[in-house]
Amino acid sequence: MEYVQTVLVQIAATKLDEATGPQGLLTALEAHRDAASAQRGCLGLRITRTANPEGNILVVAETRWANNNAMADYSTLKINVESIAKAHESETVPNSLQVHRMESLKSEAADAPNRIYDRLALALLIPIGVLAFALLSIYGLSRIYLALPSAAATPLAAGIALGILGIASYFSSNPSAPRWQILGVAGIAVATLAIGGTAAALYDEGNKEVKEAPTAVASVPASGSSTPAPVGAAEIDMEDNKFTAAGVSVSSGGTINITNKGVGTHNVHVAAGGSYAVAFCKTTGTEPCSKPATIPGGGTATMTVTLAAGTYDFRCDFHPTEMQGKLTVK
Ligand SMILES: [Cu+2]
Repeated sequence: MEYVQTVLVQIAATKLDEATGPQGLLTALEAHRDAASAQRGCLGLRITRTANPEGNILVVAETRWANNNAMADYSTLKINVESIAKAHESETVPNSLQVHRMESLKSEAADAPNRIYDRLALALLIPIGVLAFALLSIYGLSRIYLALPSAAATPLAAGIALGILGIASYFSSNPSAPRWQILGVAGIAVATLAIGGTAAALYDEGNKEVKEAPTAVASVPASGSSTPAPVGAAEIDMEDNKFTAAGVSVSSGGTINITNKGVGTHNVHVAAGGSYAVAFCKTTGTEPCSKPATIPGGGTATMTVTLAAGTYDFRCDFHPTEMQGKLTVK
């Protein structure tokens, strides 16, 4: 939207020479161009006059404004087109001065760059942006979901899906939603995905500690397993949401090799004191924990057991009801 102050004034036919002279109205208006353009919100000054006049000459001085306030402020200035015309009353036809404040129906000046922008956006920016957003969503969300226990990931996924549905239905029922709203939502989504994905990836990286070569080796095969583990190693294998064997035996001071044959994230957490003191074990905590404390699908881990002889419960913290076992320390 553009605002235009239009000042119309007629110069008497006999006064044209005076009006174009060094002290004349037309010269003064021309000299005012820079001062008007320097005003806040001014988009320009255009001065036109009747071509090939017979008799009085009509002069039209238009100042164009970006908004109504800027145009109103200009009208109150001590020196503006109107006051200049009044100061040259002797050159003008009496009562010919008219001042109109108008708004344009469609802003041509503002449209021109937009048309180019829209064409470019449709051809290039939108497909590239959608592709980048899709890749970022897949990567960011998968990192976030994998880093969370399934009890939290499922409600989060449902919440995100509902959120997307809500936002999509808002924009489809408000086709004239302003561009800043669309850009704002997109910006928040991209920032959340980028920050969440990076944080989740860093969290995973932190749990991926360098595996030591297995040194101390327990000699008792996993009990309750139909196929005994190779002699010289205690092993816990897990698939998605179950331990392959119901129990494992190890000598005190021995190391258990843990293999995640599933796709999901699991771990092994031993209830050293008879019950689980924390919901999620840490390799730095007091309760024996697989190292790393989060084993991604296909990953391996170790756990060195220094507990006193006895039988202990262990579980996967991500699936505590489905994945439980017994650890026998000898
Ligand atoms: Cu698990």
